[in-house]
Amino acid sequence: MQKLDASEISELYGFCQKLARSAGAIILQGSKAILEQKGQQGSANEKKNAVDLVTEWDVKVEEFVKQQIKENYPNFAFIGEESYSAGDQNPITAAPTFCVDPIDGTTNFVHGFPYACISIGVIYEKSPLIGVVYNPFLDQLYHGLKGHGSYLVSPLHPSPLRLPLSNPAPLHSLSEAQIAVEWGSDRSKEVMEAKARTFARLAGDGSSKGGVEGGRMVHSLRSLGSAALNFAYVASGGMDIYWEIGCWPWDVCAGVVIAQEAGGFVSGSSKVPLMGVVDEQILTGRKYIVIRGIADTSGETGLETQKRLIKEFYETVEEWAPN
Ligand code: LIP
Repeated sequence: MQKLDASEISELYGFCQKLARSAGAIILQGSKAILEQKGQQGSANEKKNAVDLVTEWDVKVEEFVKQQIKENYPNFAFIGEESYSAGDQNPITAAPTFCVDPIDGTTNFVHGFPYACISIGVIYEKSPLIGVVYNPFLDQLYHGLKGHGSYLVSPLHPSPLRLPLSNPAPLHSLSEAQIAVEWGSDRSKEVMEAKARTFARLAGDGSSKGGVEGGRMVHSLRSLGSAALNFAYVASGGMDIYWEIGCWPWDVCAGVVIAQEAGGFVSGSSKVPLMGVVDEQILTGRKYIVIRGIADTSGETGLETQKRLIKEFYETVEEWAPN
């Protein structure tokens, strides 16, 4: 297996950030073209179904990224959303691997909702090492390197701001949380009903007689349409928890590093032991949960609170097999 030393890792980290910005410029160009075409047919094509969208720009951005990687890191493996859809379904091997979603939040991109990004992760020794998530619409670059923290660079914060953006606050119970959930692209009856019951239990008032059974009445649920940015917002501290079934390694790989480096705890399905290590099983498991860093209290460490709240969360939601 190819070993990387500290200076190679640092160079690779810089390369990913530069690459994300260059790809972001193409995403903006694509958005302009799509908005100019609005009202006309054909800006997006369907993949699995009518809500699983891909545009020529997803493909263009991925081709650009792939080419840059080929020129600079010819020995690295590559896993990308559009290459995967086109049949190039590479497994995660021992080789250093780029794991890329060229446009995460394609539905937002198509609709002109400025919550979409490029997500570039690097997997090393089968676990996420580098994460770069760039939203070109807001010019917000989130980046993280395992063991070295994660940061936000934006027009408001031109010198990198360490994440989370403020000292982690306590989070005593699920009811205090703002939680990101997504509608996803599996709209089958079974999944929609399980989601509806889950969302009702998370949001509903279960305190009174005749209330929502098992209702946790969390502060709110948010569905913003990009897994990578959801991870980045959990890392920042603006979102407390993000949970989704059905997304893929390229949606989450970069976000995992950014969140973990900000003190977040990432895990997979309810069956996965709460170790806080994202291995191949979690990365490819298509069930993800992340909770932000939480301050210690007199009775409980932040880590104990994270684990307790994840357990409470899994007692509340229903799980299904990703399609
Ligand atoms: C999207 C995810 C989102 C999920 C969508 C989709 P895409 O990625 O980030 O969280 O709910 O179904 O997978 O397709 O925009 O790259």
